Amino acid sequence: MSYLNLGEFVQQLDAAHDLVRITAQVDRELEITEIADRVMKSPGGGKALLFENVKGTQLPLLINALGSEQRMGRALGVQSFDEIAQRLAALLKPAIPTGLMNKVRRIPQLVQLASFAPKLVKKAPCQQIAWQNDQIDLDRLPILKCWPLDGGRYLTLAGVYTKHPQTNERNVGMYRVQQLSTRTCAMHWQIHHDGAAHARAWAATGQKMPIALVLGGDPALAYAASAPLPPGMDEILFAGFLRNKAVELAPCLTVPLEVPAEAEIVIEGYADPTDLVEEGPFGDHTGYYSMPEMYPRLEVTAITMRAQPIYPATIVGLPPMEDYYMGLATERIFLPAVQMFIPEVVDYHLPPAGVFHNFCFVSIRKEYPYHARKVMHAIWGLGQLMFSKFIIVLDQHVNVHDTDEVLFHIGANVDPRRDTCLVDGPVDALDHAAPHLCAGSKMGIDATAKIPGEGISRPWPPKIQMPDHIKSLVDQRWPEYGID
Ligand SMILES: Cc1cc2nc3c(=O)[nH]c(=O)nc-3n(C[C@H](O)[C@H](O)[C@H](O)COP(=O)(O)O)c2cc1C
Ligand SMILES: [Mn+2]
Repeated sequence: MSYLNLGEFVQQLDAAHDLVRITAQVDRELEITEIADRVMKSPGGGKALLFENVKGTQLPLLINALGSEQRMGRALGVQSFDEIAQRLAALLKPAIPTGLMNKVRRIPQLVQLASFAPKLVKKAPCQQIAWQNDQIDLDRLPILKCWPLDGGRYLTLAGVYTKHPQTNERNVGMYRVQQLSTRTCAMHWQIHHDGAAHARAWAATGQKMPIALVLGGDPALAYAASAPLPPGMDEILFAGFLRNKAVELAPCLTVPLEVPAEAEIVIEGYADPTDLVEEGPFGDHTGYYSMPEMYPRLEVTAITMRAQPIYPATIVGLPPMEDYYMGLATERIFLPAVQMFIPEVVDYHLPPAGVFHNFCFVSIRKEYPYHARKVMHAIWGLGQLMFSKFIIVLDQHVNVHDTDEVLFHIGANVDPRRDTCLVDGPVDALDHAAPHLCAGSKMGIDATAKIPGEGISRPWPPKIQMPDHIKSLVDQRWPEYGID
């Protein structure tokens, strides 16, 4: 299942009565945020919103399009994220095919993967309109000022397209972009992310870095830009895998980059990665403002768009917001990848109150002393899970999606001195509680039942459980008791 473009997705949401069109005139400064925040915090995440009359611009603004489990699934063409997880697991399966038949069986899978590689096309609907030179004017886009203390207006749902100057590998990251003037922006790729690595590589060449900011296209593209792929893995190939169909790319007009031909709006430009400007403050997904830091300035060289573009946006703030559902998709889709590196992991969950990086609940099949600690350290070494500030390790029977059950086992099974460990390391760039920017401490909590070798001097008591035969007896006889 794939969508040709964002307009097609909007039509589908409309047909499913999962979108509200708002014709009343609204202000892009704060008013849209307050409306969207109320909707995003309604049970299940509310409906998608299409603001058709945004004061001061001609373009409609789409928000909360991915802001429910069902809509995020619909965007990726699945009922359940597990369907994608299973497809990914089949690809990752390291089983080197032995025997000719197994080899042959694997061929279609690999051929299929090759068919997901992006295709270059000439016709680019995203270039039906092109503003260059004096026509460039970011004020004509409905870019939001989200929160009162924000340093300005921000693009919030753009894919940032860059290439590595030596390897030519593409990266697409979802990084917010601050509008500084009618034709300049500030970038915000955090130090640990691939866009920042590209910027460091460009800085070493002394050349300006070409950048394209892409809004719209199949919603799988926006999701792929947010997904924690390993450096060097092409987000556009991943989007092709997600939608089961290659993404069509077209060359930009003023920068040597390719962008999805079916995008709504593309902002092209160059940044001197050593010419830094103050970016921020910005009301962030941590529920706090992230304070100003220095980031490269983007000089816009062209703005291209469809004849009738839709401007996609989101807001972040106190959870839960739309981005929670993007994160949930990632959590489910990448479970097999986590299990490939840490096979004893049964399940994991990043609860919404933890804004992705503050809490990681993980259940394991425990087999030896200090096994929980091995898992903590493996998670702190695994991609963006390295940011997990508190890792809570639980036995396999614990449902990590039930926070009360997790709290129960922390309370019941943990001796705080014996069962916690503190480490120093890199922390999320947005963690304002850390003593230094991007550097601080993290805590592991071993909430599993302890076994010999883990510092216990008394036998661990059995957990209370009723045998099945008594349970079924009571099930059977329940009406007899006359309780309900
Ligand atoms: C709505 C939203 C906004 C985000 N904003 C930023 C941002 O401003 N800077 C950043 O470095 N990461 C941001 N992220 C997280 C990155 O998109 C995410 O970590 C992604 O995996 C980075 O891709 P990369 O590994 O190619 O760098 C944001 C994610 C979402 C969903
Ligand atoms: Mn990447």
